[in-house]
Amino acid sequence: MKKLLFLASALCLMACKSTQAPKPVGATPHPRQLPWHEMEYYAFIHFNMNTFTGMEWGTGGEDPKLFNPTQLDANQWVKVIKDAGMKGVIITAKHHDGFCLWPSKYTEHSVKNSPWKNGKGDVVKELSDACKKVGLKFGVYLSPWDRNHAEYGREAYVTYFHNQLRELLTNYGEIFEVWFDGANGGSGYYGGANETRKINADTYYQWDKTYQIIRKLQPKANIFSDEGPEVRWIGNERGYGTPTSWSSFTSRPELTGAPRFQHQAEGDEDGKNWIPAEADVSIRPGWYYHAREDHQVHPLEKMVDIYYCSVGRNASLLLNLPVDRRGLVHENDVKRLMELKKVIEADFAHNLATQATVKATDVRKSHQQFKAENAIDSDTKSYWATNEGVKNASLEFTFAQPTTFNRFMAQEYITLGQRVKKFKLEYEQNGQWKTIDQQTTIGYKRLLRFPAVTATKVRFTIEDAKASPLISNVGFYNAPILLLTPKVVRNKKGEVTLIPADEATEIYYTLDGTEPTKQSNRYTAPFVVSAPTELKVVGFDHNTQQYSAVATYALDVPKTLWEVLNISADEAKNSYKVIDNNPNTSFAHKVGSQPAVLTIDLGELLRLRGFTYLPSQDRWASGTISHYTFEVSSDNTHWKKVSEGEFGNIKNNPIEQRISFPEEKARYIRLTAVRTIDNAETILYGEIGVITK
Ligand code: FUL
Repeated sequence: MKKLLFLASALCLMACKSTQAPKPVGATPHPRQLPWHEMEYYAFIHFNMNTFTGMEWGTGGEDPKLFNPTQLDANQWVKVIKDAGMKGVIITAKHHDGFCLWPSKYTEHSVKNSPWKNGKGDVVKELSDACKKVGLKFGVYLSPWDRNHAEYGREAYVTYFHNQLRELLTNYGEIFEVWFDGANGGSGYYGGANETRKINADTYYQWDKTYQIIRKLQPKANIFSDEGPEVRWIGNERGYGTPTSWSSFTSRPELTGAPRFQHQAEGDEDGKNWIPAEADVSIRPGWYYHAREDHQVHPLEKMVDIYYCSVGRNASLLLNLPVDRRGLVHENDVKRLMELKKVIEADFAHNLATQATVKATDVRKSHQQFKAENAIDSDTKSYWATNEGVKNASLEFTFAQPTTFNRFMAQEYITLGQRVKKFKLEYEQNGQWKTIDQQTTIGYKRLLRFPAVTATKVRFTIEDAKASPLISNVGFYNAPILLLTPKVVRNKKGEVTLIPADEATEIYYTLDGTEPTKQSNRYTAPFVVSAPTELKVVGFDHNTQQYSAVATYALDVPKTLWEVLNISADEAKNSYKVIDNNPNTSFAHKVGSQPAVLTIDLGELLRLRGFTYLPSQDRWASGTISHYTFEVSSDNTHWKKVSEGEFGNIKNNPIEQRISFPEEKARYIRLTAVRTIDNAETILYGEIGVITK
């Protein structure tokens, strides 16, 4: 009897609760997406054939024998990933060049024909096993585009692609994400045909069938592609989300270029499906390991910025670690990852909101279940909710004493849909409310940074929402100040200027490759660097005795005597921008149907070992060179071609390209744009340089 009574009252309670409970609004996450949201930060690993050829996009004709890591240790990767605070890892099981990191039974183009472990190795297995041991989630990147396969473009390849997918989803345990890259450059080796093959990416791979395979073999896996179905691309490879970010999304294949990228980043307020954004970025300029980028691991402050602009903008952060030729995550990358971990931990060490009392202007009817305190209990399952239809309401926080903070965090209870359209953060000063920040969306997580505020009363107001807002967590934090690395500017004449982040920062530098400390050269005035040199710079705050992260720059010969030749009088006014050492200026060279050639006089004979091409850094620039030839001459009459090829992945990742060739003595250089990313008639150059050391 007692039992029955208990059951009846429990049922009544559930029923009463459910009548008051908010209803879902718009698109809502599938249960497989909720654990994905909670991961927030996980690793990408780009490691396979390109690691050994120095390419970003292999052609597909590479010899499997080139793949030969000397000390591959997947346990080191997962240790680093776990220590860094990441929750999982996705590996490039097969990139565009078609080389497979597992011994697929459907191709010879794999580890089984490499010298590594005498062809008996399986990188996918080693990594998935290592993940299981430490409790990291595991995912796979399988490139649909395959520049190696002879049948690519025909039906037989699609069967091959599906078979490979089955292998990866059957033999390596649970998969949390399957990553399908949208890139396709057309040309490739294709079993020796060496030609360009065009496919319709919407229909060729038979996505319905592909997804069925995944659903059947790995029902918990989230599928990533440019536009979902579960996870969408954020529209850039820099790791940055936009302040407005909806997880609801309607695919709009008709959009191209900048509007498409913006749509991918922002999503749709009334999007039909729940397809949250994932921000992918590499810790270095390239996705693959290149020793030449050892000094170009992104500065700590940039990594921190990326974190706030991805995780803090309702996206997940997929951070790439380019495993090196040894088969290890490089020391420099490990160092930066741990520095980032320390900053994130320190920034969010104490949620000051838990020390405050909180009052809401509106609480969903007569039940404790939706009380304001739910927003500060650190539980994502409980939430504060307003009454049906109340879309404008505040939480007011009162601290026992004046409290200083410079970070704000908010989370919506997304199980029932993303709702908030506009919110504001204020503090009280002398009886007046002052705005700290005003923003649009929140979603799974929103983080705000602002100059420190000291206050006893703080107000978080939802100003507008799609339906009554459901706020699961709110936080205020007082993050330590991060000392910024000084900026380095070098002009055409080779003169170097170091700029401190603020007046309190002293700058120290070295020119001999050693780590700078306050015992090194103290910067007081610009100085000239006239030969190839490695410059290392650090900031030091005398008051706090704190160092910034060290920045390293590979400086080559100055461009003092350089001149752009054979250019119209009109364009000559701007052509200096391609040799002014300023990455932020670009030169637009209108060529129409003429060959797109740029000739530079270096003013003296130099021993050249390579060249650099920085595409325009304008957002979504047109006219970026994708295929080139590079020639040198000592008299501007007789030319020798020293390099030609493709700048792989330059469209999505427009970083400086560094191309080496056997040493040549020359005074003139000539870069020809054989093809651009968008068949433009105006070629856009950020900067051209030479490598002499
Ligand atoms: C791009 C690819 O083309 C790059 O090589 C890299 O894999 C990046 C993550 O996605 O679209």
